[in-house]
Amino acid sequence: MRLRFAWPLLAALALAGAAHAQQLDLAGLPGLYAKQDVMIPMRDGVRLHTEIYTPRAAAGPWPFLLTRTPYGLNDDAQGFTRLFALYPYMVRDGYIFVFQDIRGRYGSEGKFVMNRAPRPCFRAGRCTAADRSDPSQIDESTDTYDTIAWLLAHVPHNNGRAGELGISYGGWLTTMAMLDPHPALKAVSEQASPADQFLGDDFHHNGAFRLSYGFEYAALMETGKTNFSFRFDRYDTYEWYLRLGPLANANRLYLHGELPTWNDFLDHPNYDAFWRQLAFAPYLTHVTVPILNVAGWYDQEDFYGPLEIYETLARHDPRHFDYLVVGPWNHGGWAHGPGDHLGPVQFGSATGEYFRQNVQSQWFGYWLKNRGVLNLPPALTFETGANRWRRFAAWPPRAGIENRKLYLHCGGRLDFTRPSGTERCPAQEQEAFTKYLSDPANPVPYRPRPVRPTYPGPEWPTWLVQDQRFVDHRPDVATFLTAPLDRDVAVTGDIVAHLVAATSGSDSDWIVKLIDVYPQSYAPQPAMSGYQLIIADEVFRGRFRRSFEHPEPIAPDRPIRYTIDLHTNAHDFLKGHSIMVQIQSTWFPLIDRNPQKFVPNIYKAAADDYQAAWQKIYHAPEQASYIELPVHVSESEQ
Ligand code: PG9
Repeated sequence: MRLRFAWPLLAALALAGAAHAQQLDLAGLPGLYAKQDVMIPMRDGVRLHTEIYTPRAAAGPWPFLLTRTPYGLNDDAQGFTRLFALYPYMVRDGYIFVFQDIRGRYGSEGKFVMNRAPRPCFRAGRCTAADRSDPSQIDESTDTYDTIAWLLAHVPHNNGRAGELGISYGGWLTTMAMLDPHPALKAVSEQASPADQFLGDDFHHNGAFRLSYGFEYAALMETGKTNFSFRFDRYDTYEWYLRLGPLANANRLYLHGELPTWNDFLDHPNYDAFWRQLAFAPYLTHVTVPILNVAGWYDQEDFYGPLEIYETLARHDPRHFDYLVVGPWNHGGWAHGPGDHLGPVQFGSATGEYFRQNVQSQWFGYWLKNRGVLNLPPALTFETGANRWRRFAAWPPRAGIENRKLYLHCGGRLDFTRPSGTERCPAQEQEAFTKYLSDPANPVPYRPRPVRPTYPGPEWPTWLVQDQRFVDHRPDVATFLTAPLDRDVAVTGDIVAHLVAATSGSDSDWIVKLIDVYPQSYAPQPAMSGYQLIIADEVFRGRFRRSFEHPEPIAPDRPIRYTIDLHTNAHDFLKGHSIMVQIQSTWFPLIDRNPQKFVPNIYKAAADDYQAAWQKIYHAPEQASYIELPVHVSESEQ
């Protein structure tokens, strides 16, 4: 059976689902589960479309397992939701599965609001009994609460416990549910939940706008009640976005002010109260229920979120309910397919299968069904390169880790010694910096053209593992490379780029990519010879270097220090591989073009605000640029 899910999250299941449908035998589900289709009333009278599947077996009682989604339930010909394909092992374990359309989407009543903010009492610091009984105060947390209350009262054979899980938007809904949970909610798993849409997830990174994702996702969700893919009139969206010109043209030519989220982007260019009230950090002040946070190293949408949620909750976790799993997956990649590779990158074992069988089903079995002991460490991470799972008491681990500085040098060299100022470089590169011209009229593509639309892909889900050789020759990409390594360099923890950089403009983006370069002759997989695989990456918008709330122009031609969080990682750069750093100032159309001239609101910039700028990356003794790597130091080296 070919499974067809709604965009965006489950697109990949259309391909991967077939194998799992056989394994799971979706066609056999009606023999195992009885379905009920209901409209569940919320405290304000809005009714949410919900499908409930109860095991036919006499054994029981059963816990509820709740999945809430904005993307539709996608019933098959037998009227069973295809979302079952996500949970092959738990289907066999036996739960009362509950799938629900959220407010305003598909079969549910009410108004959809993108990432609806937690209700005002949360913002005030505390929700009282009066707040809880006020029918006018609703959010995704109250909708989950009301759903669980209704299920307990109306569905027989339940054991009084509920769990919730979901990926991405579903992960965000799950995190919302745990803010003020129903007492029967006993375990959750947020998977790739965004945590802050200005600093690190789908819509912005460090304040830089994720143009293609922001535009296409707003159109997907807010054109109607069901998913909609924007109809580009160019095959290559790189070309389409470039021809669009300044961002203000999107409303003038296409959207006509009709998409609330797009209008929010325009009206809130800085980290103001609007974005702050949507960010999770202030609300995650205690761990209300056991939570399994799940992330993928190659998540093209929400890697920041689950790590941020895990780390924020870890500060308030006396009962040790906060768990983390990170595997070698793209967005939602743990939910389908074997997970033994991503694109051409091999992981040596079926990591997705391992997660579903040994982690996810064990997690819910333990908390909801009293099944066995929980054989999970607080942090379980997959180390790429070495290709093995590792167990830690907390993430990032500190023992045996030493922060080492990998310095940029003239002549495109990269090594662990600080620049001395006496190095021999080709005459034209004797200077203290490497420079390039960044031109918004000819931005660096973030993946090989043609850049087909985000949805339905197929390149979007794997662009982070695409070979970076397609840009490393460009004159506006500065490349620095180590010699082949004479031993493994195992990186475990937080990676930070420290740049000293100058621009001839008055605003600038700095994009840093840390890359594993495979040996030029790679016997295990000859087609991967010389491959340039991104390990960590990030963009920083220079105007926000002092404050995300109050951007400032950059003084032209003055070297300035930038600290750019490249996030956490677990990767072995193996002996014989090299480490590369690429620095550039455009990444299009993933990130909108910085005009490179300071304007108060980039979303309202005019065409003639966009200008080319000379960019300088410094590597002088007193102005050294480097990447700080948490290197695992072996016993003999300590
Ligand atoms: N990354 C998607 C999303 C989540 C939340 C808000 C906006 C986008 C998703 O896959 O659901």
